Amino acid sequence: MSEKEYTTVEIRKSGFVALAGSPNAGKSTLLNALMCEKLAIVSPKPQTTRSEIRGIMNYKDAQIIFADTPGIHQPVDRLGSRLNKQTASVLQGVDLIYYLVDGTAPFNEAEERTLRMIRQAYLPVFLILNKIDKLNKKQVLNKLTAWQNRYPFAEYFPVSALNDHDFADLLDTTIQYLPEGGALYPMDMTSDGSTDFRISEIIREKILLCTEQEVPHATAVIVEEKTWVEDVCAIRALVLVEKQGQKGIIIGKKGAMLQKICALAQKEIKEIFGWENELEIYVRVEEEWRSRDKRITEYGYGITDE
Ligand SMILES: Nc1nc2c(ncn2[C@@H]2O[C@H](COP(=O)(O)OP(=O)(O)OP(=O)(O)O)[C@@H](O)[C@H]2O)c(=O)[nH]1
Ligand SMILES: [Mg+2]
Repeated sequence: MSEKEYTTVEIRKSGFVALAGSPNAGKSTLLNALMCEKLAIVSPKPQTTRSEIRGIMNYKDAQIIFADTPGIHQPVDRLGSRLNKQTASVLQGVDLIYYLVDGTAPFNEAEERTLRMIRQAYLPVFLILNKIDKLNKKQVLNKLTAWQNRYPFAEYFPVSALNDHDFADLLDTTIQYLPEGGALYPMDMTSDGSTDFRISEIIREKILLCTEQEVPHATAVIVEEKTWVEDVCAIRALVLVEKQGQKGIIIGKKGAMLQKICALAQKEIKEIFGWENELEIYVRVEEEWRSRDKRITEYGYGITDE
């Protein structure tokens, strides 16, 4: 949608829709496009999303709650298994699944794993074939046919989450699959995420975009303090990495990398929240935090097995 279509009518249908799929399929990009607002961070690197991120939309006589999820993958550490666990748990609590597939990627083992998790949810599933801006018509048709043979999807939607603005077809069909019921969230609410978490995610996105290999994956961000001095918000954030070398990379030569990350994050915080802000980032080494449940919980990523 080019603009948010606020409903004025009584809500008669409401429910949860999970955006699930392999890492990098474009789930967070689609959430942001549907909501016309950047709620979730996006990057070309897999495992960008580390928690459930909800977007609440009032559309026609329905309230649709979209739940963006971490990409389903083969975990290599505790953080990874907690991310998969988070996605599995989201799938248990929704009414409908959008299964996002990267149309430019081949069907592979990662997709098979994802399909297995989707199958276990026993819910209606829409196949959302994404990134069709990179495909021709014949390729789109071939992909859709191949997917039809893999699972009895309820509906099929080829999209470009990056370029499309009109999702009316998808939304109208979605409403048909939602249960009867009134609004589940206040009508003026678009997200249930805390401001501090959103700011920490913006900083993490800039680190994902500016650094390579293991560094972005070994990074956690927490907002420690926000203080207002007149109209300016002074933000202090802590960036955690696992090794001294990673700290060096994030700080960069004479602090150049950290300055760049800070400038990019400050600009986006201004765009999203409209605040003049001063951002101070500290970098600290927290060895093997990705293997420690207590730490992962503290930083707000994934869920535990309990
Ligand atoms: N060409 C093209 N690129 C896209 C499209 N949608 C997403 N992308 C790109 O794909 C990459 C991954 O997008 P994300 O939205 O972060 O993917 P995700 O599924 O949320 O990934 P995880 O959070 O890691 O599971 C980014 O570089 C996006 O810009 C699309 O429709 N077309
Ligand atoms: Mg994501």
